[in-house]
Amino acid sequence: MALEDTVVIPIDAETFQEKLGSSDPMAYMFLRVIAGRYRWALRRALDNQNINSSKTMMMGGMDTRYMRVRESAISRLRIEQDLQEAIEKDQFVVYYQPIVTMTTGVIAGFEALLRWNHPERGIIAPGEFVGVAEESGLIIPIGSWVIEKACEDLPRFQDVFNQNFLGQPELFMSVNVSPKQIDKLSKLDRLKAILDTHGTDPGNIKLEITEDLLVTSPELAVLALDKIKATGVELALDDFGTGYSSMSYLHRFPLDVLKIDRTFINAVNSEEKGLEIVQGIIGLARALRMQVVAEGVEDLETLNKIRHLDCDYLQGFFASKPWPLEAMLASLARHCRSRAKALAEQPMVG
Ligand code: G
Ligand code: MN
Repeated sequence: MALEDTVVIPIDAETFQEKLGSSDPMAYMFLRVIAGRYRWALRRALDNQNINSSKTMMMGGMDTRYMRVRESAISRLRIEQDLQEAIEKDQFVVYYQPIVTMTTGVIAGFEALLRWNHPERGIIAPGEFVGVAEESGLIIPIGSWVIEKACEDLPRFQDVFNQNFLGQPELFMSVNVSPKQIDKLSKLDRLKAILDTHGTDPGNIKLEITEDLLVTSPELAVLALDKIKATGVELALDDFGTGYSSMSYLHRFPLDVLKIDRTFINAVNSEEKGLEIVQGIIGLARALRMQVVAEGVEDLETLNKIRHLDCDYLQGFFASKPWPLEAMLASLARHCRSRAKALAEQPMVG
């Protein structure tokens, strides 16, 4: 990885220790932290691949599999460093995607979606960096920032909406939270502090959690989620059907909304029993008194198939892609005008 011609001088552990011992204490601490971080990232990568490092080294030296793992550990560290810098340099942005009421076609709320506006690579979706953010703990400051930003922007959406639909339920804002964040948010009134700062009505906020939170440690999850619910926000179960949550204990969690993963929604076109399965999931949600969102509705054909099911909301490219704040506000204004007009022209009966 050297950028220039380099001479490698081997230093044995003893000499290294000796040099370290006599170095500036600050530089010593610095090196220890960096070395510790590297070992940690390498260990994690090896664990993930089920490779025992010392054994691999002894048997065949640095074999290619080990090298690959080492590369990936270094790349993780680099992403972590870049993420740290991204926080400092304000490189994160929130995109918004509407969630639409099935029966009226009117926007009911938005989902806030994190994006990283990378200086060289442009907009990056969370799939590429959330794993590293979670492992390194950076998800805590990043996640809090997303909630803050969503709370700050919600009144702007509500103002536009209320110009046409005053008296209707207020627009809500849905925010994704990772399992690590849940624990933090449930403590020290962290969430309440954020909501208070922005004067946000907790009833208009939905936190989206995933099934792995419920599966990994259900008892702790119930406690944490109960505390979070006590602030007045709602909880949505995201990507339902892709995790391993057992239907038999879903009722234990204080969940208000179930979001059916897009793989099930897309399957209504490609699988023979696709529609029945979606219907079954909706039946389950109803039995648990949860509202239902169909995720990933991409075309009219899909919408026409699911619109007669008992589903509250739809989300997906068919309604709108996620857009940055200003673009989404403009789109919301156009949407509100045209929906208000269409609804006014519709006869009340028949
Ligand atoms: O896990 P979660 O449901 O929060 O993921 C939302 C992601 O899905 C966002 O990154 C968003 O861009 C993407 N998305 C939203 N609507 C659609 C859609 O209709 N089709 C597909 N393929 N992806 C979508
Ligand atoms: Mn989501």
